[in-house]
Amino acid sequence: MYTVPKLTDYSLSALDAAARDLLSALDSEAAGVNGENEYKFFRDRWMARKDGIATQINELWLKAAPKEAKRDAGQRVNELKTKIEAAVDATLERLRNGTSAGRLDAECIDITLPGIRRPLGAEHPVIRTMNEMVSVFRNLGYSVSEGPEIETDYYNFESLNFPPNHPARDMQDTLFLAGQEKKALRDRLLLRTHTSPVQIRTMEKLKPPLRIVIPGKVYRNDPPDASHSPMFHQIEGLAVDTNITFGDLKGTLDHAMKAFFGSSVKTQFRPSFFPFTEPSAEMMVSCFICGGSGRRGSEPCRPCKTTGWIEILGCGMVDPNVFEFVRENGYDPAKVSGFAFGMGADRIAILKYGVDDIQLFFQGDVRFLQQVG
Ligand code: 2U9
Repeated sequence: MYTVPKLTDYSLSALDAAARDLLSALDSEAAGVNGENEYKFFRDRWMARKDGIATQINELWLKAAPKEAKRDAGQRVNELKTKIEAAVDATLERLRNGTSAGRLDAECIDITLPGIRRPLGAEHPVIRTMNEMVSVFRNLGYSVSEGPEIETDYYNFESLNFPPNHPARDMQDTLFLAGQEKKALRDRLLLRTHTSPVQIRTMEKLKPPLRIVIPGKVYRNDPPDASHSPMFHQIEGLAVDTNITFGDLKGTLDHAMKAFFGSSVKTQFRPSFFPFTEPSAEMMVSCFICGGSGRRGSEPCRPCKTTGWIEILGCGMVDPNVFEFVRENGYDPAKVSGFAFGMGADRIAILKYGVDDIQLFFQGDVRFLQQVG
Protein backbone atom coordinates (compact mmCIF):
# COMPACT_ATOMS: atom_id res chain seq x y z
CA MET A 1 0.00 0.00 0.00
CA TYR A 2 1.24 3.47 -0.85
CA THR A 3 3.04 5.51 1.81
CA VAL A 4 4.20 9.10 1.41
CA PRO A 5 8.01 9.14 1.03
CA LYS A 6 10.24 11.76 2.58
CA LEU A 7 11.91 13.85 -0.13
CA THR A 8 15.57 14.49 -0.22
CA ASP A 9 15.75 15.56 -3.85
CA TYR A 10 13.64 18.66 -4.56
CA SER A 11 14.56 18.97 -8.25
CA LEU A 12 11.57 19.46 -10.58
CA SER A 13 11.98 15.98 -12.02
CA ALA A 14 12.05 14.39 -8.54
CA LEU A 15 8.94 16.35 -7.49
CA ASP A 16 7.13 15.26 -10.66
CA ALA A 17 8.09 11.62 -10.13
CA ALA A 18 6.79 11.71 -6.55
CA ALA A 19 3.55 13.35 -7.73
CA ARG A 20 3.12 10.65 -10.43
CA ASP A 21 3.55 7.85 -7.88
CA LEU A 22 0.99 9.42 -5.59
CA LEU A 23 -1.57 9.93 -8.39
CA SER A 24 -1.25 6.38 -9.64
CA ALA A 25 -1.84 5.10 -6.07
CA LEU A 26 -4.83 7.46 -5.77
CA ASP A 27 -6.36 6.16 -9.03
CA SER A 28 -5.94 2.49 -8.25
CA GLU A 29 -7.22 2.83 -4.67
CA ALA A 30 -10.24 4.86 -5.85
CA ALA A 31 -11.11 2.20 -8.45
CA GLY A 32 -11.01 -0.51 -5.77
CA VAL A 33 -13.56 1.19 -3.47
CA ASN A 34 -16.86 -0.67 -3.18
CA GLY A 35 -19.47 0.03 -0.55
CA GLU A 36 -19.89 2.65 2.11
CA ASN A 37 -17.29 1.36 4.61
CA GLU A 38 -14.59 1.10 2.01
CA TYR A 39 -15.40 4.61 0.83
CA LYS A 40 -15.08 6.04 4.36
CA PHE A 41 -11.75 4.32 4.84
CA PHE A 42 -10.52 5.64 1.48
CA ARG A 43 -11.73 9.20 2.21
CA ASP A 44 -10.10 9.30 5.65
CA ARG A 45 -6.87 7.71 4.43
CA TRP A 46 -6.46 10.48 1.85
CA MET A 47 -8.20 13.45 3.42
CA ALA A 48 -8.31 13.09 7.23
CA ARG A 49 -7.26 16.44 8.63
CA LYS A 50 -4.89 14.96 11.16
CA ASP A 51 -2.95 12.32 9.29
CA GLY A 52 -4.43 11.88 5.83
CA ILE A 53 -2.15 11.66 2.79
CA ALA A 54 -3.04 15.25 1.78
CA THR A 55 -1.88 16.47 5.20
CA GLN A 56 1.21 14.28 5.03
CA ILE A 57 2.40 15.73 1.71
CA ASN A 58 1.90 19.17 3.17
CA GLU A 59 4.18 18.26 6.10
CA LEU A 60 6.71 16.00 4.34
CA TRP A 61 6.99 17.68 0.94
CA LEU A 62 6.15 21.35 1.52
CA LYS A 63 7.00 22.26 5.11
CA ALA A 64 10.19 20.18 4.97
CA ALA A 65 11.28 21.73 1.65
CA PRO A 66 14.35 23.97 1.60
CA LYS A 67 13.52 27.63 1.04
CA GLU A 68 14.50 27.71 -2.63
CA ALA A 69 12.25 24.68 -3.47
CA LYS A 70 9.16 25.88 -1.54
CA ARG A 71 7.55 27.54 -4.56
CA ASP A 72 7.72 24.42 -6.77
CA ALA A 73 6.83 22.05 -3.96
CA GLY A 74 3.90 24.24 -2.86
CA GLN A 75 2.49 24.41 -6.40
CA ARG A 76 2.54 20.60 -6.75
CA VAL A 77 1.17 19.95 -3.27
CA ASN A 78 -1.77 22.29 -4.02
CA GLU A 79 -2.48 20.56 -7.35
CA LEU A 80 -2.33 17.15 -5.68
CA LYS A 81 -4.70 18.20 -2.88
CA THR A 82 -7.24 19.36 -5.50
CA LYS A 83 -6.90 16.02 -7.32
CA ILE A 84 -7.28 14.04 -4.09
CA GLU A 85 -10.50 15.94 -3.27
CA ALA A 86 -11.84 15.39 -6.80
CA ALA A 87 -11.05 11.64 -6.66
CA VAL A 88 -12.83 11.26 -3.30
CA ASP A 89 -15.89 13.17 -4.61
CA ALA A 90 -15.97 11.15 -7.84
CA THR A 91 -15.80 7.89 -5.88
CA LEU A 92 -18.80 8.89 -3.78
CA GLU A 93 -20.70 9.91 -6.90
CA ARG A 94 -19.92 6.56 -8.54
CA LEU A 95 -21.23 4.64 -5.53
CA ARG A 96 -24.45 6.70 -5.47
CA ASN A 97 -25.11 5.99 -9.15
CA GLY A 98 -24.59 2.28 -8.87
CA THR A 99 -21.63 0.10 -9.51
CA SER A 100 -19.06 1.12 -12.03
CA ALA A 101 -20.00 -1.90 -14.12
CA GLY A 102 -23.68 -0.93 -13.94
CA ARG A 103 -22.90 2.59 -15.04
CA LEU A 104 -20.80 1.39 -17.87
CA ASP A 105 -23.64 -0.85 -19.06
CA ALA A 106 -26.06 2.05 -18.96
CA GLU A 107 -23.74 4.38 -20.77
CA CYS A 108 -22.79 1.93 -23.42
CA ILE A 109 -24.91 1.87 -26.57
CA ASP A 110 -24.78 -1.29 -28.63
CA ILE A 111 -25.39 0.07 -32.10
CA THR A 112 -25.78 -3.44 -33.50
CA LEU A 113 -29.04 -4.00 -31.55
CA PRO A 114 -32.30 -3.49 -33.48
CA GLY A 115 -33.97 -0.12 -32.73
CA ILE A 116 -37.08 0.34 -30.59
CA ARG A 117 -40.09 -0.37 -32.76
CA ARG A 118 -43.06 1.92 -32.32
CA PRO A 119 -45.87 0.04 -34.09
CA LEU A 120 -48.08 2.30 -36.19
CA GLY A 121 -51.70 2.50 -35.04
CA ALA A 122 -54.60 2.21 -37.47
CA GLU A 123 -58.17 3.44 -37.50
CA HIS A 124 -60.52 0.81 -36.07
CA PRO A 125 -62.57 -0.73 -38.91
CA VAL A 126 -65.91 0.26 -37.30
CA ILE A 127 -64.77 3.84 -36.71
CA ARG A 128 -63.37 3.96 -40.24
CA THR A 129 -66.72 2.77 -41.63
CA MET A 130 -68.53 5.47 -39.64
CA ASN A 131 -66.08 8.17 -40.76
CA GLU A 132 -66.37 7.14 -44.41
CA MET A 133 -70.18 7.10 -44.30
CA VAL A 134 -70.27 10.43 -42.44
CA SER A 135 -68.00 11.99 -45.06
CA VAL A 136 -70.36 10.85 -47.85
CA PHE A 137 -73.16 12.83 -46.16
CA ARG A 138 -70.93 15.78 -45.27
CA ASN A 139 -70.21 16.09 -48.99
CA LEU A 140 -73.99 16.41 -49.51
CA GLY A 141 -74.11 19.33 -47.03
CA TYR A 142 -75.08 17.39 -43.89
CA SER A 143 -73.69 18.41 -40.47
CA VAL A 144 -72.68 15.99 -37.70
CA SER A 145 -74.71 15.96 -34.46
CA GLU A 146 -73.86 14.14 -31.24
CA GLY A 147 -75.67 13.53 -27.96
CA PRO A 148 -75.55 11.65 -24.64
CA GLU A 149 -75.31 7.85 -24.41
CA ILE A 150 -77.33 7.89 -21.17
CA GLU A 151 -80.78 9.09 -22.17
CA THR A 152 -84.23 9.57 -20.69
CA ASP A 153 -87.18 7.39 -21.65
CA TYR A 154 -88.71 10.57 -23.13
CA TYR A 155 -85.98 11.18 -25.72
CA ASN A 156 -85.29 7.51 -26.44
CA PHE A 157 -88.94 6.34 -26.76
CA GLU A 158 -91.80 8.73 -26.01
CA SER A 159 -90.85 11.55 -28.40
CA LEU A 160 -90.13 8.97 -31.10
CA ASN A 161 -93.71 7.70 -31.08
CA PHE A 162 -93.04 4.42 -29.28
CA PRO A 163 -96.33 3.31 -27.68
CA PRO A 164 -96.16 2.88 -23.84
CA ASN A 165 -96.07 -0.92 -23.96
CA HIS A 166 -93.82 -1.37 -26.99
CA PRO A 167 -91.51 -4.37 -26.40
CA ALA A 168 -88.35 -2.19 -26.72
CA ARG A 169 -89.41 -0.43 -23.52
CA ASP A 170 -89.18 -3.71 -21.66
CA MET A 171 -86.21 -4.41 -19.36
CA GLN A 172 -85.66 -7.46 -21.55
CA ASP A 173 -84.50 -5.33 -24.46
CA THR A 174 -83.30 -2.05 -23.01
CA LEU A 175 -80.60 -1.45 -20.39
CA PHE A 176 -82.18 0.82 -17.74
CA LEU A 177 -80.16 2.35 -14.92
CA ALA A 178 -81.03 0.71 -11.60
CA GLY A 179 -83.10 2.22 -8.74
CA GLN A 180 -85.41 4.54 -10.68
CA GLU A 181 -88.76 3.00 -9.77
CA LYS A 182 -89.93 6.20 -8.04
CA LYS A 183 -89.34 8.38 -11.11
CA ALA A 184 -92.02 9.12 -13.72
CA LEU A 185 -91.58 6.81 -16.73
CA ARG A 186 -90.50 9.64 -19.05
CA ASP A 187 -87.64 10.68 -16.71
CA ARG A 188 -86.14 7.22 -16.22
CA LEU A 189 -82.56 6.91 -17.42
CA LEU A 190 -81.41 4.24 -19.84
CA LEU A 191 -78.56 3.53 -22.25
CA ARG A 192 -79.80 4.82 -25.61
CA THR A 193 -80.95 2.00 -27.86
CA HIS A 194 -80.49 4.07 -31.02
CA THR A 195 -79.02 7.47 -31.90
CA SER A 196 -82.52 8.81 -32.73
CA PRO A 197 -82.81 10.89 -29.49
CA VAL A 198 -80.07 13.10 -30.93
CA GLN A 199 -82.40 14.06 -33.82
CA ILE A 200 -85.07 15.22 -31.35
CA ARG A 201 -82.50 17.11 -29.26
CA THR A 202 -81.13 18.77 -32.41
CA MET A 203 -84.60 19.76 -33.61
CA GLU A 204 -85.21 21.35 -30.18
CA LYS A 205 -82.13 23.51 -30.74
CA LEU A 206 -82.08 24.21 -34.50
CA LYS A 207 -84.98 25.36 -36.64
CA PRO A 208 -85.67 23.81 -40.07
CA PRO A 209 -84.30 23.38 -42.70
CA LEU A 210 -82.09 20.66 -41.20
CA ARG A 211 -79.67 18.08 -42.64
CA ILE A 212 -77.80 16.03 -40.03
CA VAL A 213 -75.99 12.71 -39.59
CA ILE A 214 -75.42 11.13 -36.19
CA PRO A 215 -72.70 8.51 -35.69
CA GLY A 216 -72.44 6.91 -32.26
CA LYS A 217 -72.56 4.02 -29.79
CA VAL A 218 -75.87 2.43 -28.83
CA TYR A 219 -76.76 -0.29 -26.32
CA ARG A 220 -79.20 -3.18 -26.16
CA ASN A 221 -79.73 -6.00 -23.70
CA ASP A 222 -78.57 -8.64 -26.20
CA PRO A 223 -76.30 -11.48 -25.11
CA PRO A 224 -73.12 -11.38 -27.20
CA ASP A 225 -72.84 -13.82 -30.11
CA ALA A 226 -71.37 -13.75 -33.62
CA SER A 227 -73.87 -11.14 -34.82
CA HIS A 228 -74.95 -9.39 -31.58
CA SER A 229 -73.15 -7.18 -29.11
CA PRO A 230 -74.67 -5.27 -26.17
CA MET A 231 -72.85 -2.21 -27.54
CA PHE A 232 -72.78 -1.45 -31.23
CA HIS A 233 -72.63 1.55 -33.56
CA GLN A 234 -75.22 3.35 -35.63
CA ILE A 235 -75.23 6.07 -38.20
CA GLU A 236 -78.54 7.83 -38.51
CA GLY A 237 -79.55 10.78 -40.62
CA LEU A 238 -82.37 13.29 -40.87
CA ALA A 239 -83.38 15.84 -43.50
CA VAL A 240 -86.24 18.27 -42.76
CA ASP A 241 -87.45 21.05 -45.03
CA THR A 242 -90.58 22.17 -46.85
CA ASN A 243 -91.65 19.67 -49.53
CA ILE A 244 -89.25 16.82 -48.74
CA THR A 245 -90.60 13.74 -50.48
CA PHE A 246 -89.94 10.02 -50.62
CA GLY A 247 -88.23 10.78 -53.96
CA ASP A 248 -85.65 12.89 -52.08
CA LEU A 249 -85.09 9.98 -49.70
CA LYS A 250 -84.56 7.52 -52.57
CA GLY A 251 -82.28 9.83 -54.56
CA THR A 252 -80.16 10.77 -51.52
CA LEU A 253 -79.71 7.23 -50.23
CA ASP A 254 -79.09 5.77 -53.70
CA HIS A 255 -76.34 8.37 -54.23
CA ALA A 256 -74.88 7.72 -50.75
CA MET A 257 -74.67 3.94 -51.33
CA LYS A 258 -72.99 4.43 -54.73
CA ALA A 259 -70.50 6.87 -53.15
CA PHE A 260 -69.78 4.40 -50.33
CA PHE A 261 -69.78 0.98 -52.06
CA GLY A 262 -68.93 2.01 -55.63
CA SER A 263 -70.96 3.41 -58.52
CA SER A 264 -72.00 -0.02 -59.84
CA VAL A 265 -74.24 -0.94 -56.86
CA LYS A 266 -77.99 -0.88 -57.38
CA THR A 267 -80.55 -0.12 -54.69
CA GLN A 268 -84.02 -1.41 -53.98
CA PHE A 269 -86.65 -0.49 -51.35
CA ARG A 270 -89.00 -2.83 -49.53
CA PRO A 271 -91.86 -1.83 -47.22
CA SER A 272 -91.16 -1.97 -43.49
CA PHE A 273 -92.31 -0.49 -40.19
CA PHE A 274 -90.73 1.80 -37.58
CA PRO A 275 -92.65 3.75 -34.92
CA PHE A 276 -90.98 7.03 -35.94
CA THR A 277 -91.40 6.90 -39.74
CA GLU A 278 -94.45 6.53 -41.99
CA PRO A 279 -94.17 5.13 -44.59
CA SER A 280 -91.08 3.11 -43.72
CA ALA A 281 -88.75 1.01 -45.86
CA GLU A 282 -85.73 -1.25 -45.80
CA MET A 283 -83.11 -0.40 -48.34
CA MET A 284 -81.27 -3.18 -50.12
CA VAL A 285 -78.05 -2.78 -52.08
CA SER A 286 -76.99 -5.23 -54.76
CA CYS A 287 -74.40 -7.53 -53.17
CA PHE A 288 -71.03 -5.77 -53.46
CA ILE A 289 -69.27 -9.07 -52.79
CA CYS A 290 -70.70 -11.21 -55.63
CA GLY A 291 -71.79 -8.27 -57.81
CA GLY A 292 -75.45 -9.31 -57.44
CA SER A 293 -75.09 -12.76 -59.02
CA GLY A 294 -75.55 -14.67 -55.72
CA ARG A 295 -72.54 -16.86 -56.54
CA ARG A 296 -68.79 -16.65 -56.16
CA GLY A 297 -67.49 -18.93 -58.89
CA SER A 298 -68.92 -22.35 -58.13
CA GLU A 299 -69.59 -21.40 -54.45
CA PRO A 300 -72.81 -19.82 -53.14
CA CYS A 301 -72.31 -16.19 -51.93
CA ARG A 302 -72.74 -16.29 -48.14
CA PRO A 303 -73.06 -12.58 -47.28
CA CYS A 304 -76.18 -12.16 -49.48
CA LYS A 305 -77.39 -15.74 -48.90
CA THR A 306 -77.33 -16.17 -52.71
CA THR A 307 -80.08 -13.56 -53.17
CA GLY A 308 -77.76 -10.95 -54.73
CA TRP A 309 -79.14 -8.32 -52.32
CA ILE A 310 -78.01 -7.14 -48.87
CA GLU A 311 -80.24 -5.22 -46.45
CA ILE A 312 -78.22 -2.19 -45.51
CA LEU A 313 -80.46 0.32 -43.76
CA GLY A 314 -83.91 1.30 -42.56
CA CYS A 315 -85.55 4.55 -43.57
CA GLY A 316 -88.80 6.42 -44.00
CA MET A 317 -90.64 9.72 -43.91
CA VAL A 318 -90.65 11.23 -40.41
CA ASP A 319 -94.00 10.43 -38.76
CA PRO A 320 -96.03 13.66 -38.19
CA ASN A 321 -96.54 12.50 -34.56
CA VAL A 322 -92.78 12.91 -34.04
CA PHE A 323 -92.81 16.49 -35.37
CA GLU A 324 -95.58 17.27 -32.83
CA PHE A 325 -92.98 16.98 -30.03
CA VAL A 326 -90.87 19.78 -31.56
CA ARG A 327 -93.70 21.73 -33.22
CA GLU A 328 -92.94 24.85 -31.14
CA ASN A 329 -89.48 25.15 -32.71
CA GLY A 330 -90.81 25.46 -36.26
CA TYR A 331 -91.54 21.80 -37.03
CA ASP A 332 -95.29 22.12 -37.76
CA PRO A 333 -96.10 18.84 -39.55
CA ALA A 334 -98.48 20.73 -41.82
CA LYS A 335 -95.60 22.87 -43.06
CA VAL A 336 -92.49 20.68 -43.00
CA SER A 337 -91.72 17.10 -43.93
CA GLY A 338 -88.58 15.02 -43.69
CA PHE A 339 -86.93 11.71 -44.21
CA ALA A 340 -84.76 9.73 -41.80
CA PHE A 341 -82.57 6.67 -42.04
CA GLY A 342 -80.53 4.44 -39.77
CA MET A 343 -77.86 1.82 -40.32
CA GLY A 344 -75.63 -0.41 -38.23
CA ALA A 345 -71.96 0.57 -38.73
CA ASP A 346 -70.71 -2.75 -37.31
CA ARG A 347 -72.84 -4.77 -39.73
CA ILE A 348 -71.53 -2.75 -42.68
CA ALA A 349 -67.93 -3.17 -41.43
CA ILE A 350 -68.53 -6.95 -41.06
CA LEU A 351 -69.64 -7.14 -44.71
CA LYS A 352 -66.96 -4.80 -46.00
CA TYR A 353 -64.03 -6.49 -44.21
CA GLY A 354 -65.37 -10.06 -44.49
CA VAL A 355 -65.38 -10.56 -40.69
CA ASP A 356 -67.46 -13.48 -39.40
CA ASP A 357 -67.87 -12.45 -35.74
CA ILE A 358 -68.84 -8.98 -34.40
CA GLN A 359 -67.05 -9.80 -31.10
CA LEU A 360 -63.69 -9.56 -32.89
CA PHE A 361 -64.23 -5.81 -33.23
CA PHE A 362 -64.35 -5.29 -29.46
CA GLN A 363 -61.86 -7.81 -28.04
CA GLY A 364 -58.83 -5.66 -28.82
CA ASP A 365 -56.79 -8.58 -30.20
CA VAL A 366 -53.94 -6.83 -32.00
CA ARG A 367 -53.57 -9.69 -34.49
CA PHE A 368 -57.15 -9.08 -35.70
CA LEU A 369 -56.66 -5.32 -35.86
CA GLN A 370 -53.42 -5.81 -37.83
CA GLN A 371 -55.36 -7.84 -40.43
CA VAL A 372 -58.22 -5.44 -40.95
CA GLY A 373 -56.65 -2.13 -39.81
C1 2U9 B 1 -86.33 10.90 -35.77
C2 2U9 B 1 -87.17 10.49 -36.75
C3 2U9 B 1 -86.87 9.35 -37.48
C4 2U9 B 1 -84.28 6.86 -37.85
C5 2U9 B 1 -84.44 5.54 -38.52
C6 2U9 B 1 -84.17 3.40 -38.98
C7 2U9 B 1 -85.18 3.71 -39.85
C8 2U9 B 1 -83.60 2.04 -38.86
C9 2U9 B 1 -82.05 0.59 -37.78
C10 2U9 B 1 -81.07 0.19 -38.81
C11 2U9 B 1 -80.25 -0.95 -38.30
C12 2U9 B 1 -81.31 0.57 -36.50
O1 2U9 B 1 -78.85 -0.23 -36.32
S1 2U9 B 1 -80.13 -0.69 -36.63
O2 2U9 B 1 -80.62 -1.79 -35.89
N1 2U9 B 1 -82.63 1.88 -37.98
O3 2U9 B 1 -84.00 1.14 -39.53
N2 2U9 B 1 -83.77 4.44 -38.21
S2 2U9 B 1 -85.56 5.33 -39.70
O4 2U9 B 1 -85.49 7.52 -37.91
C13 2U9 B 1 -85.73 8.63 -37.18
C14 2U9 B 1 -84.89 9.04 -36.21
C15 2U9 B 1 -85.19 10.21 -35.49
C16 2U9 B 1 -86.66 12.13 -34.98
